[in-house]
Amino acid sequence: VVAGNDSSSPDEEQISNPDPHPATALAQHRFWETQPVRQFKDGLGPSLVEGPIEQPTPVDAVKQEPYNLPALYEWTTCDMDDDRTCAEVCNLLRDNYVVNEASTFRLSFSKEFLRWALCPPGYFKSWHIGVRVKATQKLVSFITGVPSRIRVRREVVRMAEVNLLCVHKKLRSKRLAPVMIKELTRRAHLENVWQAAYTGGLLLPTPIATCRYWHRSLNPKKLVDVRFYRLGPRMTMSRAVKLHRLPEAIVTLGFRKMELADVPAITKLLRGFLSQFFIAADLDEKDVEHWLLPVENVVDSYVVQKPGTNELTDFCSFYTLSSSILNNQNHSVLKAAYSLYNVSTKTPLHQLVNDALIVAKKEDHDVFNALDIMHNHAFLDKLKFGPGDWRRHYYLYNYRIPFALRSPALGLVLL
Ligand code: MYA
Repeated sequence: VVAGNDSSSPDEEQISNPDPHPATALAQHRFWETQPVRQFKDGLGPSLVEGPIEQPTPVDAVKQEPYNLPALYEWTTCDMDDDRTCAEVCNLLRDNYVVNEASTFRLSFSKEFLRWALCPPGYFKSWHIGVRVKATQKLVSFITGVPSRIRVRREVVRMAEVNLLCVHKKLRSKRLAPVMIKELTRRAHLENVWQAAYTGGLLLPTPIATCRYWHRSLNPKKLVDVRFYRLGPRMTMSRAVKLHRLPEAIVTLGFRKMELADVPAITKLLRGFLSQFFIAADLDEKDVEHWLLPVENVVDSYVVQKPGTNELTDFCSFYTLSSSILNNQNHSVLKAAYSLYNVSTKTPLHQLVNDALIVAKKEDHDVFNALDIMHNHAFLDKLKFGPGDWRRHYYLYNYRIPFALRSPALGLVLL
């Protein structure tokens, strides 16, 4: 499928030069070296072809049986509609998923969040894959994909967005992760999907771009208490509180929560906005309804409606994801908002996002996070976001981009 326009070609602004991941600095990757991804040794340059690395095979030639697991384990498909299964997944992730470097926070998912993240339009139950211990039926590993369309330059490609890869702490370093990935790949192939997008903190062959999280403190006292951040040498708590104080009321006239009837107008706004990025989500009305229509404590979206008209001029959105705070006597949960898509045509972007900060604060979020992708760099400093330690590498599976992109070339938020 061909879509988009010439403005999606990469220019100086979008390409990072030189290669940010020189081959000499990098470790061996026994698994990833066998996969259709751009290898570190390939380097960069116009001699490499952009696009799929391997061609698809006919679907009936795809391996029909699951990959072998060690004898004590078996595959399971996790039905997220089933409350018990969904709770098992929440518990596995609560105890074993991503921690920060200092092991003070671990991402924690609610059932509602998982259903939103894993059941978008056209999702495949078979892509919600678990591994159980045969004898006890305990869930010990998990990986998921959801179908999406992602435009790369002018090509709209059907992909799997892969996320939530998790192996129980006691089963680490036993090469189970590659089996999980291969099994998901097989099941994607069975649905005639041959490409994937994923992100992670780990440097693997080879990121298409590397971004950074920025954090805007909404509740500085708690963030200092739980050591989310430290006060600088010349900063006192009362100065930090004052610095991060937000107005009580929203500034933008016509700013209101998104409703179902807004879906067509927002889809149009968003598609126009996303067409300028080298790589971006290709969202239709069904996707917008699923990903952006507000769900309490999961996703929030606001529009600006021009007073006295039906016209929607601007749009902002964020999702909510908490972390468990490990080993702190006073606090157990850190509630974070993560910037999703923000489109401004009339309201200045920083004012729009400032209003999002105000509503996020009112909903008891402690911090507002944003990646330095899309046009986010235009509001980060102004709105007192600070750069975090977390890097996030963006990857494509079986699709080569023969240069490294700068983060503002990304019009794609992966959860
Ligand atoms: S990112 C979130 C990842 N999850 C966590 O960080 C949670 C906590 N950690 C764990 O649960 C485990 O440490 C995991 C690894 C499960 C991560 N992405 O089994 P092993 C490679 C890709 O001995 P373990 C997210 O969910 C590693 O480089 N590969 O390791 C996106 C090595 O290969 P190589 C990873 O520590 C996931 C091999 O696995 C990752 O016990 C996207 C070691 O295996 C990682 N995050 O378990 C997945 N971590 O030797 C790819 C380790 O070559 C999707 N490895 O270096 C690809 C597209 C598939 C669909 C295609 C469709 C067409």
